[in-house]
Amino acid sequence: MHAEIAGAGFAGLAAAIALRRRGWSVRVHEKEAELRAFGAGIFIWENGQRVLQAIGAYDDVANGAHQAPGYETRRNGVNVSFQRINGANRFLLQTMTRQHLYSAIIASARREGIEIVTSSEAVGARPEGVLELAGGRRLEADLVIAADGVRSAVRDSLPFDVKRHKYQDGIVRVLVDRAPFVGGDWEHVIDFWAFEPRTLRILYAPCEAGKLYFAMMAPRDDKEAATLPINPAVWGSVFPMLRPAIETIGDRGRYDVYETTRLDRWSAGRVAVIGDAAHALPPTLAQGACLAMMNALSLAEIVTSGSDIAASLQRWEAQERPLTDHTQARSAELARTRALGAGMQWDDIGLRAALHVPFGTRPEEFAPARRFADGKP
Ligand code: FAD
Ligand code: 5PR
Repeated sequence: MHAEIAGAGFAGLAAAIALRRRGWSVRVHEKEAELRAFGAGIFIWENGQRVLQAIGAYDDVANGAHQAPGYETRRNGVNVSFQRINGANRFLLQTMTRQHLYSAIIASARREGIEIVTSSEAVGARPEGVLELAGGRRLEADLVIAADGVRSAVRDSLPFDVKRHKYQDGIVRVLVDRAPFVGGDWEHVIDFWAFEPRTLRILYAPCEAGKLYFAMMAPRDDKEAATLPINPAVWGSVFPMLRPAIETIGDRGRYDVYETTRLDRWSAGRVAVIGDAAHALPPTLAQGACLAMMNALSLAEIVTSGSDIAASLQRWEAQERPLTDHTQARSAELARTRALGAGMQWDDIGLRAALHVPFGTRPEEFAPARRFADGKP
């Protein structure tokens, strides 16, 4: 059995590795000339970690990724919520740069001998099992996977009903040097909110190798704060304790707005749509990449066990979609209530995806690395 995959992001590579490990031949097409990850840092919850283990990338990720002993929320400098994580409880969370995660997944793909063709742009697909490339090449396959991200060209070549929503507020993401912030509470993930003298937020997350991830959020109509390059005087005055890092940002950082995408169905014949192409969601629960990789793994498991690909893809959607829809709806609701200061939702509703044991993983083999910077359980 052979699969052609459009997009070498987290979804496409997870699918490629999972299929390869189940005996498929696979080829991945990446539009960019180089394989690299954009967008600063990323959070990987337990569900994502389990998938990483199932695709042979967990050890490289855990080797370096930060495991915070706690997750704090502070409002105007006052600690309003503290959640112990990564200890004896079930809230496993690793934080890292996107490049760290991506390198680990690429390394696993290389070990599997997977062919990744760069500068190879997909433009469409046919339900009978054809991937179409820019320049007119048509590649036949038993399974075609559209993993080409939120603006998926492969998805848009097929008659899916796509519903999109763009949010008002955007976010600046940047990596800074962690040297000034070591030990004690600085090992935590900290969600800093300020309402006085103005509404601003910095989500602070230590990463591997002395790097620190800042996700900086401002209302869009705050012209002084919500612009690039970020204004160090404005941000530094609201978050004086973070000033040593804020002052090093300069013209770095990347601005994005949140987007939600919903499809009427996730497949057409032998073509499956996965990851952000199928179900982009705001990052409020930090589940986009985790869901993308989970659904990629279950796709591989289900198409391998069934005989009819199109029917297997429908079974896959029926099985996975409820949790994805739930997580997308929750993330969207949290994004809408942002102005109220909504952060993580620490209950079975907010953490449903994080606590889910992904289909296609072997729970008995998952031995999470529990390392704490503060040495306490
Ligand atoms: P992408 O990562 O977009 O990959 C798509 C790939 O396809 C890219 O390599 C692209 O170059 C390639 N491509 C595009 N078009 C074509 C084409 N026509 N032909 C060939 N190749 C093509 N998720 C989490 O789990 N945890 C987090 O903490 C988190 N934080 C986030 C913070 C922000 C601000 C945002 C915006 C998102 C966050 N996410 C997070 C979500 C996560 O980034 C996405 O869900 C994830 O990247 C989706 O992976 P993907 O492979 O589907 O798409
Ligand atoms: N979690 C993460 C994140 O990057 C953001 C949010 C929550 C990991 C913003 O980027 O609340 O918007 C959020």
